[in-house]
Amino acid sequence: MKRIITFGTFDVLHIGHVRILQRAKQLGTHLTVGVSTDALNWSKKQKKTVYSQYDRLEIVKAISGVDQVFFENSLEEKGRYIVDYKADILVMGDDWAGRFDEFKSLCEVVYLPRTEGISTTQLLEEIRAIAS
Ligand code: C2G
Repeated sequence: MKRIITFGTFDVLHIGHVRILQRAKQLGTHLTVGVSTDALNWSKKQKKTVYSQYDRLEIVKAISGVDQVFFENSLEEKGRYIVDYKADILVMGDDWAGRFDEFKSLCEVVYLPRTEGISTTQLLEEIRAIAS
């Protein structure tokens, strides 16, 4: 059993989110995903999410390959989450490259290339343009 953990907001789910979750799962046999609470997302991005934390949790859990989800309440508790969920590998997109190297004492840390050309922010702009 090789346990993978990753974190994210996963608002307005798109192919970039799905791909990183699927690629993370390919590195092991069990994937746990910490989904940022609305409060955490506000504190890290000063933005409201379109989908509530409850919807975002349920949507991520519905993705094949995701085995377990939980609410990520703070970036500072990442070390405790890694220990509590017995993660062997922390996987994040490379927009976070280097930011979580401090956890290399707890588990392997892998940064995977982001999917180019898509982000929730960009999607919302496209939706606004279509809807206007
Ligand atoms: N991602 C990606 N490709 C994209 C967009 C996002 O690979 N085009 C990845 C990000 O690198 C991240 C994951 O998808 O690993 C989730 O992205 P977000 O929902 O934007 O989450 P983020 O704000 O990065 O939150 O504790 C860390 C934070 O919770 C991460």
